[in-house]
Amino acid sequence: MTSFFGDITPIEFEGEDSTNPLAFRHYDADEVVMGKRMEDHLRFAVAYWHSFAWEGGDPFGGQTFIRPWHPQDRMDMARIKADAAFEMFEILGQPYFCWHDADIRPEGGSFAESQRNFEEIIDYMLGKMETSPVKLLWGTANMFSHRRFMSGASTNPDPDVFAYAAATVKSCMDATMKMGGENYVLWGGREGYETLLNTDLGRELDHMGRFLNMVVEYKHKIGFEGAILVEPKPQEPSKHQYDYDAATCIGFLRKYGLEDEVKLNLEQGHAILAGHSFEHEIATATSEGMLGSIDMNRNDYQSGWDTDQFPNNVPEVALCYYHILNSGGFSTGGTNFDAKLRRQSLDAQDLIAAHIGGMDICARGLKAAAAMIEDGGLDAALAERYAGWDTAEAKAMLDGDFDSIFARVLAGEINPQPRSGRQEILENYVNRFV
Ligand code: XUL
Ligand code: CO
Repeated sequence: MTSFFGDITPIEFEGEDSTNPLAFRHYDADEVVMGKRMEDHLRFAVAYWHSFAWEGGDPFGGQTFIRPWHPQDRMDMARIKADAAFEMFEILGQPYFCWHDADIRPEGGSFAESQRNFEEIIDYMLGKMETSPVKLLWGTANMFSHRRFMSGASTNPDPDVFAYAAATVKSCMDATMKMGGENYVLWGGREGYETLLNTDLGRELDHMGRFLNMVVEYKHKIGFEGAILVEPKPQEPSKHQYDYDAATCIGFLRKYGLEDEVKLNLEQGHAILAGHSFEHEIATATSEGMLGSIDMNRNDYQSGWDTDQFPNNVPEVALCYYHILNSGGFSTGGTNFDAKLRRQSLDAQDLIAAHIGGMDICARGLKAAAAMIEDGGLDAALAERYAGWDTAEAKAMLDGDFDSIFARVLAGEINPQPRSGRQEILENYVNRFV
């Protein structure tokens, strides 16, 4: 057993006055918020890829992290990596983790060899899960790193790649189910295009729709009870990705008859790339009953690319949880830290501190959101703003037609009187809680 984290002991909740950098100041798993333990609301997950597989590279330079499990192309190293991951899970005490196949096993020389490596490491992790309370929030397939996927997975012009992708997803769904995973996620980093000059867009969308239907058919065939989730992102790595944002994905799911079978895994950084706020994406999904889970991170607002940083903005996070709590909270989903260290943060301790910070920020956001809901100020303001629609005349109008409405307006019965939207008052209200 490695001891990558040295003498770091399990992180305790010490309260707001603590100055210990390795303690929770706000996240108390057992604290009850709106009738539920904080741990059960937030359902934190560690992302295996950023924390253990990413080596610190960026577009201008390679590896900065030197870890005991490097190089990552051998099975013995994959086991050492899993040892370190489970050591961190014990230190953080977060209830879940998430993986891609490619994070946890080395690539083999053939599909069969990769599959053997994958099954072996899944069994190795299952052995660890027998004595660890950590569970799998979701599994997913990495169908964007290897060069075979450079022109897409299910949207690839080459049917052989579609087949390879289907075999890969089947294998990952089997493993997710074997581990008791609560969701299965599909993020299509290369499901899109670099140029329309070589792309049959309509055909690619049809193939992606059929592929996702095959995922759902397979879910029912094997009796997987978790949720199938797609993760919107507008671009990066592809110039344009078909799963652009929540609204685009919802339209896509409806077109291919999947609206009752598939929900969304929304990520803060992806919302920003799409020109939205995370709050907007969450509200869009909850208004359609399609929120599955979230990837909680932040993007750098200056750099304009997907920096996947740990969250550190309470007001932003609070409004996200406000919409999540208002829609009834997570069911199978949770808060996955799809976030990575900065490439200069070399130490094991940095990895722990990053997660502590993220968990504390989310706890503050959750508590602020719960306080706003309990106070009821935003709900009351909303009810007042739309009160006109509670009248019998307004309701009848929606069942009427243009002619009957025209007659009322012409008769002078209707004479709109503009009213303040009270935005600043509402913003000041939110600031009382965050
Ligand atoms: C990429 C991203 C992925 C997905 C899983 O931006 O968010 O890590 O969450 O493939
Ligand atoms: Co993500």
